Amino acid sequence: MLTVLARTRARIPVIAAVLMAGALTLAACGSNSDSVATDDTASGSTATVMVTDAWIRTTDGTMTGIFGVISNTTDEDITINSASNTASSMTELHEMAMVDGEMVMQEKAGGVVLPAGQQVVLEPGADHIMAMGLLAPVVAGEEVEVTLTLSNGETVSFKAIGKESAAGDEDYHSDDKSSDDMMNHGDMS
Ligand SMILES: [Cu+2]
Repeated sequence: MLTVLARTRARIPVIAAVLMAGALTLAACGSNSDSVATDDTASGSTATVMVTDAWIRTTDGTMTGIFGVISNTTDEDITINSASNTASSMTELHEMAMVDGEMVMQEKAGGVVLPAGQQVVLEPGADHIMAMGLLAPVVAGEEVEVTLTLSNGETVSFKAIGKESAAGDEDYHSDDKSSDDMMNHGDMS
């Protein structure tokens, strides 16, 4: 179940708005440029888990997705128990699920399991990290620090790069109707 989000948004109005103006102009055409270039600058690692090609979807809304390729380099399963990020006041691990005949995203109970020796791709339409209660608009090229807390006691931090994407407009399933206004990942229409 999802808890009610505290409204702690403290927008940085002037500078961010000026920066956003350029990004919005590019985004406004609604082109389906959801091909995401790999980005060698977005990576991080510990001894056991590596994160590559990490990105965060640009938005001027209140929440957005963080994606990337997470590799478990060990011979034992590892679970991502929780996550945090520098762009928002709250972070959840999400999955897609069928609820009342519709695919929606919701908090993933038990965290994200990384099978031994395998890669898990966090991407729109699949498991992802959700930045909720964004402190400011997320713009293209922005670097957001993300930290994962693992079941083996380690944490892994990496940088996610802001990228525009048409993908990822999943409906957000919550029993809490008061959070309906936080469902918008960014207007793509
Ligand atoms: Cu989500």
